[in-house]
Amino acid sequence: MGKTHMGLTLSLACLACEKEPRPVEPDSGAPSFDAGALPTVECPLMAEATFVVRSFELLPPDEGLDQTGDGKPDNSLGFLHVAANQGWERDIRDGVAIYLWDLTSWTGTSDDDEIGLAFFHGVDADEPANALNNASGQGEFLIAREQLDVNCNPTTRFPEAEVKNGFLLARTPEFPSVYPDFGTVLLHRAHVIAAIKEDGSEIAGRMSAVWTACNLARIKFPGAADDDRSMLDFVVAFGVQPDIDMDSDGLETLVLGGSDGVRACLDGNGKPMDGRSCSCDPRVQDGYSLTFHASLVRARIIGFTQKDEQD
Ligand SMILES: [Ca+2]
Ligand SMILES: [Ca+2]
Ligand SMILES: [Ca+2]
Repeated sequence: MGKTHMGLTLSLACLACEKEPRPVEPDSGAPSFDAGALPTVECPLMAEATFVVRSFELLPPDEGLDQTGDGKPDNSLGFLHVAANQGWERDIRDGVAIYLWDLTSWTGTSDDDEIGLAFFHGVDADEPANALNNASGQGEFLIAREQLDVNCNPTTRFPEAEVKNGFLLARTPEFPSVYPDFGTVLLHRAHVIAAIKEDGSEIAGRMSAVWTACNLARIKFPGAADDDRSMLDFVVAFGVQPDIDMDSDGLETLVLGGSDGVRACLDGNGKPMDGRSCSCDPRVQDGYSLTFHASLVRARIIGFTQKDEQD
């Protein structure tokens, strides 16, 4: 990254120089600039009605939203709820995990099919950070500029969102989701159904998504010390197989090689694939459903995090 920036800066500098490097003269006709500066996009802060997550829980496996259209809950990773929720509860309480939902073009609880819903990972704006007021309804937060693309749109947003009968409804095919312990996880087929309190001060509801087997295979199992077992190995060892058929060829099956974790896969049509990396073969697209419950209160995004000039 640093090298690319430096190369770009040097080549830009040489557009204005002749054979030997010279200082750029402001009146030479060439635009003057600071040769040490990096190109940036200056986006205005466009947060409107912001809410901060005050609780976030994976639901138990028998509760969840329907992903498959059969009217039954889908939440195959729900068996992890006890272990996962302890971590989230701690991280939210300590201000490590600050999840912000921002509604744009939102006029309240009346029906509106043209609202925007964006997600940010926030940083406490208090100096020093004070997690105690985060969920007070008056919490103030900063976001990193990197969470906006070059068109100044949030990188994580639901392209379809509406308010209907007091509920916030939203869906997106892909949802890059930040988890403090894992980094960014790309979830698929995310949808939100959440009730908005009549005075607009709180939101509470469910978010469902699909976590692909390949993505789980890339994450090291948090409890694994020296071996290379992944989250996928752990999930399959519990007898839990993918339950969402993402490529419409039937459900794929992951086969354990003893205690070594996944060592073979069966495609939806039953065709076998060998090897540890089979869960990331392009023919293996299926994933695991999961449904969260989230409750949120009003908050404000008041600015961007300041980048260290020396970075
Ligand atoms: Ca705070
Ligand atoms: Ca499939
Ligand atoms: Ca397949």
